[in-house]
Amino acid sequence: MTAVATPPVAPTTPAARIEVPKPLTREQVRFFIEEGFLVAPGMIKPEELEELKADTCKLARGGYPCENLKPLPADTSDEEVLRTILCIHQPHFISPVMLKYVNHPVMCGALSQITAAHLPHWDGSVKCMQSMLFVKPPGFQGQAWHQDEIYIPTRDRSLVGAWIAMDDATIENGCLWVVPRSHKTGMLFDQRPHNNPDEFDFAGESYGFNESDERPVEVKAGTVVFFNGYLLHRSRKNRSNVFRRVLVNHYMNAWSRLPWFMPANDGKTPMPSPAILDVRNVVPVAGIDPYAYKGYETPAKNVWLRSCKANQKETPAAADHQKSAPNKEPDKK
Ligand SMILES: O=C(O)CCC(=O)C(=O)O
Repeated sequence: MTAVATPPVAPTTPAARIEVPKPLTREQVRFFIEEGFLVAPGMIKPEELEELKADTCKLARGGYPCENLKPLPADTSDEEVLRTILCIHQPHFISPVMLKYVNHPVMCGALSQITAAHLPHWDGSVKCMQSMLFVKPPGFQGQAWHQDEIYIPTRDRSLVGAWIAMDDATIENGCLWVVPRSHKTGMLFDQRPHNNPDEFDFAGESYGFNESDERPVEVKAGTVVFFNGYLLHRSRKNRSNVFRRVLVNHYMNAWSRLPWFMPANDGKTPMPSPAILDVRNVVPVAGIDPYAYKGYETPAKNVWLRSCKANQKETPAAADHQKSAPNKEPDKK
């Protein structure tokens, strides 16, 4: 008789539960479901913003040892350093401060109310798979129209960006623009090159929709803007003389698998179906992680720099930013 390997079985004991507050009203949750975004002023306190800004300087100066951000001479000013950076991808991989803001309890409480609120049986469980720290100095480019699920696919349309304004975000310094309700049909629009490198970074542009309903989302520092992964949005060039710093983290329903990256094809092992892929480089932030029995991938001790016309020369390492690979630069922008 041939021995049959016992398949791994999910443990019967439930995963640890992360308790979070419920800061949003029923009307705010309804607004998010209907409009695809929600503006939550004052969610991050002034002293927390100072902590985030100080850590942005520490990261940019190479204060956390990693391959892509080397320590800089002490006589280089913070201003000089920040003026070369559009965005640092996955800062929470190396900075405990950024990880703290991935887990911000009130923000994660809001996420536990909205992330998959379009699904009738959802229990409020949420996990994070990405952080992006935008510095966006004066003269730096924005990002053309896109839907975040083009880059980070969930299985249940539950991707949410939580966009933490560290500075006032205005039309002049390149705030977010959204097409309200554009998430509703579930259509993912095709992308093409935008041929406008003065205005936008090198990521593609979604097209084929009516953009006449777009509206700017101007907000005060400390506001969190939540937006659904199917919502069409963009940001324009910073035409002011001030920075527009933002930490944007991406979250999803913890019950959905995350088919983000195909494993490298070695030509020998059969490639898995995308239907069963599940990237485990994630941080549970609310409720339970039903897949905790699989364990977690250890994040690379590195970050990736995003490039645009304004910093192409200063950060040549950023040229690789569009390539995607497990535990490497995400396929997002
Ligand atoms: O803030 C920006 O400039 C762009 C952010 C964005 O589009 C995103 O996080 O998906």
